[in-house]
Amino acid sequence: MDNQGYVFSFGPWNIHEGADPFGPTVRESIPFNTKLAEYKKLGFDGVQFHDDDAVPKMNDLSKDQIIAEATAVKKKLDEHGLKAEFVAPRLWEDPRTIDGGYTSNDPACRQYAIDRSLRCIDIAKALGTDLIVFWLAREGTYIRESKDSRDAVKKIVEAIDTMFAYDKTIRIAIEPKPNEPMDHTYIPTTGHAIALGMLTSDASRVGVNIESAHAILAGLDPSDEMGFALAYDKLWTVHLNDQNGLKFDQDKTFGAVDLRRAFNQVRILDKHGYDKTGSMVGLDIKAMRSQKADVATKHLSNSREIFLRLLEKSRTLDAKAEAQLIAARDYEGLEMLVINHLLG
Ligand SMILES: [Mn+2]
Repeated sequence: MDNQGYVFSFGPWNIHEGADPFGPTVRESIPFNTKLAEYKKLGFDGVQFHDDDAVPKMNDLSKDQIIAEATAVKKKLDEHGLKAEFVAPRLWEDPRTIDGGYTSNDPACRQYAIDRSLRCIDIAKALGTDLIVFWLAREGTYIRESKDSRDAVKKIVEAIDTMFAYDKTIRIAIEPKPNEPMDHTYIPTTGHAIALGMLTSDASRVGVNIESAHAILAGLDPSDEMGFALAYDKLWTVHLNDQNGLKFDQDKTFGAVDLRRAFNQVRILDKHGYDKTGSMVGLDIKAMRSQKADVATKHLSNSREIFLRLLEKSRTLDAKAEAQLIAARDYEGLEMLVINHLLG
């Protein structure tokens, strides 16, 4: 199936061992190089990274060692004909990030988060991308009284300004999520992320990465979140997946829960020329824990196929009938037009 001008990406963590909070791994670990060889076969050209996906144990390495390791990874990407899409600082596993990264109450821990973010920039540059993704996992609270929400926002802004001063070319795409692991986070929605950018020294370098499941967890429609970001020219990547209601972040196959909701995400992207912006169609999806190892990449190829089939549906919806029904304010008629088209 042709990619229709879209470039698809996923992260190496999307081929995974199947552990969940209640049970251990159920599939063997697959070495990073073996994963890279899968990308093209599955129809993908972009690789998303956490900083330590590219440079494991980076906390034990000097800046020069980190750049050397990342440069070696870039060579491997080139050999496979792949591009790094973005690098995200992993600020939620180290003991110094227990109380948050940039918003920790401990100044030494905040400094660790900033130092780590600067090394993340070094890695991104070595991998040949200018895009940093911020999933602000622990920038929030379990109880309201533990942090000051106004000061927390200012601290995140300070961290971004420090990164912008360190490198004049990088851009930051904030990936909003309302909860999990925290009770509440400080940047829960697209609107918060874009508004936060306005407080930084260079708003033109702050955009968003919209994950479908995160928007759904915030009680919002992912396609409307994307439309909001597109209106600001801030939609720099997406994390397409699906989510069955308000529960843990499921990262299900794109369109697997609500095909029409997925259709509308594809539609808003395609209507506004997302394929021509240079941004990739990123996926963030997990194989079910029950999936056997030899078929544990189907969630990736299936999500891409569902995107492309919905793209065709979007492009072949009867535009004249649609316009007439909208003009007549016959939205019941419009609903059936869409449903009939999706049912085929
Ligand atoms: Mn997710």
